[in-house]
Amino acid sequence: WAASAGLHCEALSPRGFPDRESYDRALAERVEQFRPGLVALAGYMRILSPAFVDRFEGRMLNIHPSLLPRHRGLHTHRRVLEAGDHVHGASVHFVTRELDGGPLVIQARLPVRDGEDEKALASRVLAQEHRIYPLAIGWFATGRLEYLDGKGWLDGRPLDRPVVVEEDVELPA
Ligand code: NHR
Repeated sequence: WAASAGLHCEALSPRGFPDRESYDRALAERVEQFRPGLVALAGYMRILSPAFVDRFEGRMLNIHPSLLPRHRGLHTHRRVLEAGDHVHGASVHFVTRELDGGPLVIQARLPVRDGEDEKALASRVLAQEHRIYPLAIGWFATGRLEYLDGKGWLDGRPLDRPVVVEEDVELPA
């Protein structure tokens, strides 16, 4: 898909690296070759070591399928159903050493429907991820979103709380 979109694509398998630190070092070196303004994690399922995170501090975003700080980590949809939550969603945040704990940028909220299963919920959340992640990346790319003093800033104002959008409501500019 990347090649057909004219994008460079490369895969680095963690197999053959003795530990997380050595893999992350190799990955960071590959990523640095591109002098990226932004690193956007998308379905990246390995915990990043402090050394990796520190190299890209303030220029790395993640999208996580829950309303953080609720349900950090894996299997969020199942945990939402088990907890009986009535609202769920997705969050874009800056990546810090703290897993799923970095400053929040934007969240999409959606109501959990009666009798909805994990698969149906996951697909509705994914649709919201596809709305808010490009929006946040666009803000960063145009300089509207910044990371300063360990905080996110949008249009020169600190993001004391994330921008919140609802499932069936048009996105902000
Ligand atoms: N790394 C750091 N330092 N900070 C974050 O905020 C990170 C991160 C790496 C990935 C994505 C995150 C998610 O949004 C992410 C955020 C994987 C795990 C995990 O437990 C947790 C959170 C996320 C991704 N990974 C296990 C591991 O040992 C392996 C999971 C598996 O078996 O597939 O790496 O969900």
